Order: sequence, then C-alpha cells, then structure tokens
Amino acid sequence: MPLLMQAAALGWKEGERKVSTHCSYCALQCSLNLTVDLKANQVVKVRGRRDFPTSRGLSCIKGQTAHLQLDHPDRLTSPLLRVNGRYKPISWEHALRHAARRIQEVQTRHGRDAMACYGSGALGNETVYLLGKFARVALGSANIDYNGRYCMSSAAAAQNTVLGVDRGLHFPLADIEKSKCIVLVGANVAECLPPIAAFLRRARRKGAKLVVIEPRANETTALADLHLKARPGSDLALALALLHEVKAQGGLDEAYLEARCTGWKEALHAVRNCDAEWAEGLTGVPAADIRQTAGWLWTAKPSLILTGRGAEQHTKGPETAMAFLQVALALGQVGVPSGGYGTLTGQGNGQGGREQGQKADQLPGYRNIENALDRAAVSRVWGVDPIQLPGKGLSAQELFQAKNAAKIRGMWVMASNPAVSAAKSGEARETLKGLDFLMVSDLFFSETCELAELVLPAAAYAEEEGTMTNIEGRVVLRRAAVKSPGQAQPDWKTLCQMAEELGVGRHFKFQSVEEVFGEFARCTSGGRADYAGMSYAKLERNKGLFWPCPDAAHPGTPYLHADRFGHADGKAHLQSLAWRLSAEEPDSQYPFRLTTGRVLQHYLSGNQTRRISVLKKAAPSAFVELSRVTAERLGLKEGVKARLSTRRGEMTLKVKVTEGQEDGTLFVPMHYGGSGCVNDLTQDALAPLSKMPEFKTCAANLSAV
Ligand SMILES: Nc1nc2c(c(=O)[nH]1)N[C@H]1C(S)=C(S)[C@@H](COP(=O)(O)OP(=O)(O)OC[C@H]3O[C@@H](n4cnc5c(=O)[nH]c(N)nc54)[C@H](O)[C@@H]3O)O[C@H]1N2
Ligand SMILES: Nc1nc2c(c(=O)[nH]1)N[C@H]1C(S)=C(S)[C@@H](COP(=O)(O)OP(=O)(O)OC[C@H]3O[C@@H](n4cnc5c(=O)[nH]c(N)nc54)[C@H](O)[C@@H]3O)O[C@H]1N2
Ligand code: SF4
Ligand SMILES: [Mo]
Repeated sequence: MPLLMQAAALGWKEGERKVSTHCSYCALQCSLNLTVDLKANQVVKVRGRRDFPTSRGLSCIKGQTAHLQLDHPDRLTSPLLRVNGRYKPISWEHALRHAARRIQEVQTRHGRDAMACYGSGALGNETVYLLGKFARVALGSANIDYNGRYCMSSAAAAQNTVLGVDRGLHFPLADIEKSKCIVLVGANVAECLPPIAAFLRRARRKGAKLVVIEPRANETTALADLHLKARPGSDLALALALLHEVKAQGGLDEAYLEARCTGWKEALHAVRNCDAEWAEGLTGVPAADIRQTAGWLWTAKPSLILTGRGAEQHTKGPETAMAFLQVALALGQVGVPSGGYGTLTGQGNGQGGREQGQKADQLPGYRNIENALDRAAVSRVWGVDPIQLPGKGLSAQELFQAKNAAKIRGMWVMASNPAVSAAKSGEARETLKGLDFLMVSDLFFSETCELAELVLPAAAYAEEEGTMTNIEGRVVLRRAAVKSPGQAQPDWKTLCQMAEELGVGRHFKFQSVEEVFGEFARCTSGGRADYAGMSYAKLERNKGLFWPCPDAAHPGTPYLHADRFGHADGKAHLQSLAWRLSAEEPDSQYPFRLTTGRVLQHYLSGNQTRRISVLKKAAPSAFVELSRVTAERLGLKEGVKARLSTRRGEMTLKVKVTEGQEDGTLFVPMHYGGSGCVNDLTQDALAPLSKMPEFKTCAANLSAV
C-alpha cells in the first residue's frame, strides 16, 4: 500500500505524523502513540500502543493527558534571573555566564564540596549519567544525590545487601498473570500503577489469591481476597511472622536454601519467637489471617511478594524490604518466573536513576564510589585520574538539613521539587532559601523555583529523545514528537554548555543524546547494571532490552537470578532481623499515626499535574482521610474542616471519611504545596542503611476546627 493510503487507513490526515514514545510520568512507562499536527507543532491524539508488552495499550488518566503539558501556557520558555525579588527573562548565554560565576564564587569561598547537585528519577539515563559526571568532573564535588533517595533507596539497600544486585522485578511484568499467590505490601497499584491492576485481575480470574497489606481501604484493597489492615510502620513484624509461620507449617524450601543461600539458619533462628499471635499484637492483624497468608504463600506457587513505598518509606524500611525478600527466598521463589520478590519502582526512570551515578555513593553501572576498581573503571572512560574523583557525599535529606547549612552553600536542582517533596519541608525550604546560590531546572515554575536565583527551562518528555529504565529493568527509548516551546532545551545540553562555561568542556563534547548514550553504555561495561551491548537501534527493534546486556550480540536478561545472585559467591546472604519501633510512636498528646501517599490524578509534588484542568478538577486540594469509627469519635463529618497537628506544625484540611480504614491511621496525599503541603508535618528521621526519611508514619493529632 502506498504510504499516503496506509496513513489514511490508520486514520491520520495529511500533515500529521505518528510517534511512538513513552509516558511522561511513572515507572510503567506505558507506550503511547502520539499523533502530531506538524504545522501546529502539537500533539492532537494519544493512544496506548497495544503491541508493547508492559502496558498492552493501557494507560491511565495522567498518561492520557500528559501531552497537555507540552504547549501549556505555564511552561518555562526562557532562563529567569531573580533581580530585586523579581524574575527577569534572560538569554541562555547570560544565564550560563551568570551561573558559572556564582558557582566559582561558592567554590572559591567554601571549597569544591560546597556546590551540590540534586537530580531526579524523572531524568533519562543519559542526563542522569551526565549529571553524575558533571558533579564529579566539572565541579569536583562529592555532594550529589537525588529524589530517588526518597523513593527506591530502602528496597535498593535491601536487595543489594541480600542479593548483591538491585533490579525492581527479576522477570517481565506480564508474568504476574501466572502467579498463584500475590502479596502486595504498601502498594496502591490501582491508583499508582493502574495497568498492573489489569494483570492482577487476570491472575485472580485464573485462580490466584491476592493479599493486600495496607492500613487504608482503597481501590487496591477492593481487589483483594484478603486485606491485612496493618498499622503504619508494623510491616516488619508481619514479615517476620510470615517467615516463622511458613517454617511452622512445613513450607520451607530447604533444598533451595541449602543450595542458593547463606545465613538462612540464623535468619530463621532470629524469628523463632515471632509467631502470628506476637505479630497480631504489633500490627492489629488477626493471627488467623497471618497464618492464612503464610499458607497460601507456600502452597500456591509461584508465589510473589511485592513491596511499595508504604512498606519502604520508614526508618526500618530496608529491614522490612529484606524481611519480605527473605520470606520469598525461604519459599524458594526468587529466580522463579512469576514468583519471588519485587519492589514496584515509582518514577519514570526510578530504576535507571538509581544505577547511573547521581547517588552520593555511586558511579555509573551501579558501581561503588568507594571501591578502587570501580573508580578506576569509570576514570578510564572519563579520561581523568581516579585520585581526582571525589568520595561519597551527603544523602538527599542531609542536603536539606539545617545542621549541614554551613557545608552546602550552592545547589543545582534538576527535575525535582524538594520544597514540597522533602521530609520536614519547612526546614528544607529554609535551607534552600539560605543558600548563596540556588539554580533550578524545570518545566514549570515550582515551589522550589520560588526560592531560586536562577531558573532554567527544560524540554519535556515528548520534546527530547533518550532512554528510561522501567519498572521491570527494561530500557526503553523515548522519541521526540514536537519542538520545545521558546528556549526550553534538554537538560543534557544545558549540562554540556555549563561544563564548557566552567572551562571543562573537553569532557562534555557531545553532539547528540545518542552520543551521550554511547559513552554512558561503555562506562557501565562490567558494572552490575551493564548496558554496554545496547544501542538506540537495538532498543527500538526489541521493544526495549533488559539489563544486564553486556555486548552487542547479547539479547538482554529478562530473567535475573535464574541460577545465581549478584554476590561474588553467587548466593543470597540472608540477614538476622529483629523488630523495632518507628522513630515516633503515638502518645497521649499525638494519639494517631499520620501516613502519606498518592491519589490517582496527581503526580508527586503536583507541579505538573496540578496544571492539567481535568486532573485538578478531580482532585483540587489536600484532605485528611480517616475511618468512620474515628470520625464519629472525634465528632467529624465528611467535608468539614479539621486541624491536623504533629510536632513539626499544624494544618487545616477537609475531612474524608472512609469505611474500613485502620482506626488509628490518618492519611494525607503528598501532591500539594502551600498550606496543603503535608511534608511540613512529616519528620526527617532517617533509615540508617538507606537514609530514607520516615514519610509513612509519625505521631499526629486531629481535632475539629
Ligand atoms: N497517581 C500516581 N501514581 C504514581 C505516583 C504519583 O505520585 N501519583 N508516583 C509514582 C512514584 S514516584 C512512586 S514511588 C509510586 C508509589 O506507589 P505506592 O507505593 O503504591 O504509593 P503510596 O500511595 O505512597 O503508598 C502506597 C500505600 O501504602 C499505604 N501505607 C501507608 N503507610 C503504610 C505502612 O506503614 N504499611 C503499609 N503496608 N502500607 C502503608 C498507603 O495508604 C498507600 O495506599 O507511584 C508512582 N505512581
Ligand atoms: N510525604 C511524602 N513525601 C514524599 C513521598 C511520600 O510518599 N510522602 N514520596 C517521595 C517519593 S517516592 C518521591 S519519588 C519524591 C518525588 O518528589 P519530587 O522530586 O519533588 O518529584 P516531582 O514532583 O515529580 O518533581 C519533578 C519536577 O521536575 C520537573 N520535570 C519533569 N521532567 C523534567 C525534565 O525532564 N527536566 C527537568 N529539568 N524538569 C523536569 C517537574 O515539572 C517537577 O517540578 O517525593 C517523595 N516525597
Ligand atoms: S500508569 Fe504511569 S506510565 Fe502509564 S499512563 Fe499512567 S502515569 Fe503514565
Ligand atoms: Mo517515588
């Protein structure tokens, strides 16, 4: 068929073009076909791409409306410089010159480490890689971290400790359909990763049992065969009890443990007293339900445990994730397709973002910045002396803590809005305000931009090419569909130009993002997350490739852990774990547990989705959700205003009453700034192993206004 007729058959008109790319937002990276009106430089239609295996044509309301960001009137279209309290549009040339001068002032006065970078899981792999290289090579600063510290760091620490490698899922997502028992822990997939709910429904139709561990009643718990209404912060006790009960019921796979694990006898010894009754006392979940879950896990195989942020964003998050992973190991399921353990990655590039060197302790390829061999491998590609590479820097929350304000005097924030999303955000905003120099790269003027001296306009998802690594560990290629508005440009370009301005442009000579990918892929060669055998053409041909993919002939690795784990001995190293309390437990003054999370319509700090009118209309403002029993006890009715307070402060919110929420739990979504910013009430106690703040529980009080 001639091309034009083919186009007509597909229902597009002359002057239109179809571009297959991936969604702007979450880690599912649903594949979307965009129809572009070439003359208007506008996306006019969005359809899910049916032949893409992860999303199979599905998408959610955020993906379906993501293109409305592209020509949104609020887009940043030129660099903005704050002069006497007002933002003035300036040229790129001026902006780069100004930034270079201010960065040099900060570093001359306070040392190289005083200039920090703060990156994001929203950035593509190429930009993440360049930002890490920029911090170490152009700035020579140890201080770079990113928002994934708030997201995936606990599960990453757990998998690295136990398995020696950290990929969210060890098999393709579609395999979930063949699981026979699925346990979701603190993961609201029906609202946060909606297409996965379709896989869960299909699994259930084929007879799988679904258990959801969640203090609220939401769209995900509505799908469950069994809803374990555990108190916030109590999942660790449940996991320890599940291991105890699996053993007590005779469900251990001892042959697997013997062949593939170390430390398992000690790990079992550590839970000898953690029976279901013990856990009932700590979690509020009936012992019989815990036993039932343990029974399904070992009798209905393949069985799968998936954790989300509800389990992980705690000071004991790493241990909680480890404890669930160890249940899956005790069942002999890690490495079995459709079984084992997984963590549900959050941001679009939440996986690649945690591998490619924007983390304080890390170099590309999931390498360790404190390991001499890793430093040597990366230095070789970068053409620098390993001695020149800085060491490990401060983690995300530490960059925003008042106690470190003397150390950190300047910051470049790229693709994040910590003024809203950092824990104890009031203090974080004060720290950012007090910096000598703050520069923010964004699509839209955020709450963090309000604190900046210089704001730089970035290109959005369908305006630039680049790769993202999705929830499965599959690297996908995003294609550009339209031109950016005004002077907005891809972040990778800005990084190269800034390096040039700082006099180190020779290390950043790239003509295209594909060229960046080439160097980046080489740099990962031999690392744990090895992309060396990937190229844009190969990614496109294969609908993405799973890492590791070490050479050009390699087909990628959809199934990880099939016969060995990431540690040098190939074994999983089980840990002996013990129960402990949260950083703040309820008391007479603050008798409730406040937890936070998401709603379907908004994305993270809301800086993107709060501008899309259908989304804003459906979820206009923050609210506090509580059980009917608690509402009646406090004399609160649906829709009235109530005062929510913690040791950090208080806010007034609309009340939402739900049936079936755990009675001591209060929930507020995280998507709003200003007077609706729940992080003004959260605490910055950190998990020792991952430096994750305790977003998911603190002591709170609620009263009528
Ligand atoms: N609509 C939407 N989708 C998103 C995002 C978004 O902002 N909006 N963000 C993306 C990102 S970056 C991420 S990280 C993922 C997050 O995806 P999820 O982890 O599913 O998101 P949350 O809503 O933070 O938390 C999940 C659930 O944990 C429950 N919970 C709270 N405390 C506890 C606890 O102590 N134990 C247990 N078991 N459960 C608890 C909450 O009530 C909530 O329903 O979503 C991604 N997808
Ligand atoms: N209380 C509470 N707080 C939380 C959480 C919680 O559950 N509860 N969850 C935490 C989690 S899991 C996460 S992931 C963090 C995330 O929190 P943030 O890092 O603040 O995430 P976003 O709101 O997505 O911010 C991304 C910003 O980058 C911009 N942007 C998008 N794409 C690009 C790009 O390509 N280039 C540039 N330069 N800018 C871009 C967007 O407009 C937006 O302003 O929040 C954490 N904070
Ligand atoms: S599920 Fe995630 S990737 Fe898919 S359309 Fe929604 S926000 Fe986009
Ligand atoms: Mo996240």
